[in-house]
Amino acid sequence: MKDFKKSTIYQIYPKSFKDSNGDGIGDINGVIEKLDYLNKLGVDYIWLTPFYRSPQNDNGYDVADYTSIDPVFGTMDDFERLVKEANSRDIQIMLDMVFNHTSTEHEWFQKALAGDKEYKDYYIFKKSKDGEPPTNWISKFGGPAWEYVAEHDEYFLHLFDRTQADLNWENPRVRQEIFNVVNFWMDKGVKGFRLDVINLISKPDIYENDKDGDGRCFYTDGPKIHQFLKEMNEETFGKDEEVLTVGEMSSTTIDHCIKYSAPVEKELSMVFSFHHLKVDYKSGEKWSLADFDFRQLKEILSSWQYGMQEGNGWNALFWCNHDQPRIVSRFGNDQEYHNESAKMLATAIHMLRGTPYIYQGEEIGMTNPKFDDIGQYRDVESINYYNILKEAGKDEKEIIEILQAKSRDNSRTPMQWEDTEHAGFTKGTPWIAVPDHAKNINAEHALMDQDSIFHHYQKLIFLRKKHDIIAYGDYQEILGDHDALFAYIRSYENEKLLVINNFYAKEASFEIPKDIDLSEYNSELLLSNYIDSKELEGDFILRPYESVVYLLK
Ligand code: TEU
Ligand code: CA
Repeated sequence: MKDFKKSTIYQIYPKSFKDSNGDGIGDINGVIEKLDYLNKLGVDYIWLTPFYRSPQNDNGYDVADYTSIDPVFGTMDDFERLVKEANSRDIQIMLDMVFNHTSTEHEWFQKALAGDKEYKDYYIFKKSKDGEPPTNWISKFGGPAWEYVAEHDEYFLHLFDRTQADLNWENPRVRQEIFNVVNFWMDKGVKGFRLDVINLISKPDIYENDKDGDGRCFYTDGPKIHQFLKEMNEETFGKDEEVLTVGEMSSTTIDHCIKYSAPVEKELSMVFSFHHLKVDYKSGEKWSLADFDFRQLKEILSSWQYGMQEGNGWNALFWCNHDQPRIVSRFGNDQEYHNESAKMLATAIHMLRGTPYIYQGEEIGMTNPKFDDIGQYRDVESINYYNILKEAGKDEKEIIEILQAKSRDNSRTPMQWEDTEHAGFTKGTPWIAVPDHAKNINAEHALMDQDSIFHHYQKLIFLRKKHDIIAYGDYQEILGDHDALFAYIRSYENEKLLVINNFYAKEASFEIPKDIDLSEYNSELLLSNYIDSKELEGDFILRPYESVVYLLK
């Protein structure tokens, strides 16, 4: 059985990973082709984003059937082969479960639309209020969160796209259907679940207008959320202690996340939170341009480290996923210090207390594609906001600059395998363009170069297995006021791990904290991103983006 604290999880966005049949869309057989690559990297689990039957309005997060595979991705036989092939390399499968909503093409919703009362109660239908939608809530993808259905003279709730109808978790039949889905996949040998926006499933008893916001205060970490998760745990994954679960928690709090992930609560194994990825929003607004606020980033990471440690909760550690821009283009430097900054960011996040996640392409330092034409974008959210910003009178050039920095398509371009046409992703025409820089940034080059970002990630994964302190050590921030270094100490038994990261393209000085007497320890340089980093002897200067990890024992 895998120890999830010593494990590393690799996220695959199947649509953009590897196309095996030339239709331009990645698929399950493509994933199987690349298992040896993943095995070489050393990951323990692969998390696959949704490949279930879906109209693909939100790239599979609009599920039309939870237990069948969309033909574009393959067949159930392909999936069963994937489980077998992965397991034979000691890799487990984690699936992405979207239970806050279904596609409006789901059979349940279709029956609801046709007027079947039983199925209408699977969703959240409400009467209009004084000719207006039931509340003033706003969809996460822009526009009202309610869609009008003329046949019933009612609205249904959709926190995301209008083709993603929110499920009514108050209805015990809905919960039972969902538990059946989880058990179905567990029976197929699935050993992990990532639960999409799971902290939004519990809606309030009374639906009212939000005076100061978009409505999220009513349903985020909602009234029955812990009860629902405990019930799901008991009815499904709680029955198999080998199953690992991670909840995607939108706009959540540390206190709730402790409850979600502390073992005594019997809810989930760990949580994703996103506050550290909002430090480049101008006044809280994603669709804006701003430099990242380094001090705020440190404060957020540290407060989550301390908070979760004190409450015995567990963080999922990550910079990247299919909704976020590429980290090296965001908090790093994708030009002159591409290699150094990508490695520094990797070390900074992997050495924290929690379980690290790597998003496909991160391990080779893939960067934002910088699409300069709206026609190159595919993501529903990006296209909606393009239109919203246009209507608000922003000029085209400025909108494109915002999309280049913020669009979810930044991370959805095809995985760059080789220096060949379409980066070896497909023999056909890719569904979204491959950026030009694929010639230089690709897995083929990375595997040949011992000094590559890939090999740095490989070391991080290996070190986590080798040193208990990385998995189990306590966290303590040092140099909290430093304006360039993010540094911390992990402590376990008689050892200390000293992790120092320079987040800028200039030199930065490091002073040994007063309470550490170096003469009491033997120190060993475990990892760095410069070939000639020094052993620890005292205070020293870090070079641009330099990152070092010392084990003191
Ligand atoms: O994302 C949830 C979510 O709220 C975001 O990360 C969202 O994409 C972002 O805030 C938009 O600015 C999850 C999935 O990861 C995402 O791909 C889906 O679109 C979304 O749920 C709906 O299922
Ligand atoms: Ca394909």
